[in-house]
Amino acid sequence: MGHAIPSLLAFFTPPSGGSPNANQIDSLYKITLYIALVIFIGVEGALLYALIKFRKRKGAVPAQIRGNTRLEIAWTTAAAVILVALAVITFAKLSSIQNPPNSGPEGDALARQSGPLYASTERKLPPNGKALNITVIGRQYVWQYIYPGATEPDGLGAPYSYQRMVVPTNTTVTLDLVSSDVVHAWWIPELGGKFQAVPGYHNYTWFKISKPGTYRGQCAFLCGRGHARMIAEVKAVPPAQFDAWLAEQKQNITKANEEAKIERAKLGSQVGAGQVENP
Ligand SMILES: [Cu+2]
Repeated sequence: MGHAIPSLLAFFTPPSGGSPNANQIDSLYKITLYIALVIFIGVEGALLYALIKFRKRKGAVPAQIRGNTRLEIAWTTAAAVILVALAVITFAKLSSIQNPPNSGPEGDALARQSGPLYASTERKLPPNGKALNITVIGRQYVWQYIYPGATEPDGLGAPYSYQRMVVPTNTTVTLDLVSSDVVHAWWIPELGGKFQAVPGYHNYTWFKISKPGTYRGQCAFLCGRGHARMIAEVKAVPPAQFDAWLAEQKQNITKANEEAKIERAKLGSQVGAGQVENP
């Protein structure tokens, strides 16, 4: 019974707890919700009171009231004050939702200074300019993640993964969202707001996870018949474990590429039934 109210509240509020931006969105939502609740109870209470107290009675003639200037000024002013207060609170919180903080001491080694190549007025960086940047590519119907560590100057050779993103804890992770086909939307509710991946554009968001765990979400923009299967997962592990995972992922990709190269060479040297000679 003691858990009934918090879990009911959680049902009506956005998920949070994974990242500071998600927590700020959640608290902003709750402030608005509480003000709305007070007004809702006040209005409905007054309505019920009036319905019961002044219900129809035999021979009774209702009071004929035409306007009340003081009352009208009061409720107009009160509504304006609430509106201004909500706007002020929203703008005060906006910067902590949009702007990422610095990484923690353990994560700092994994974060890198953002180069001029990625300079953008829309992309928000932590105060020290260092973040672990991951490119998120939306495609029908899977999310692909490109991690830092390109071996070639054009950005090729970087380790990548599909569907499950692995990240270090206590590290500010910035995301570059792009799409290779249609519009998709990246949304892991516990890690912050929803952002679209639009072909031809870059969108930016970030998160910083303090405790290890798995955070789930899925594509939030109808992108075709496989949309429902386009799930996403962010697995946060301690920085040392992330380093090991990334190295292993890189090794596996290199190995798979080498195996594919051998297979391709074999195919190329065969004169198969499907091959057309002298077309
Ligand atoms: Cu989709």
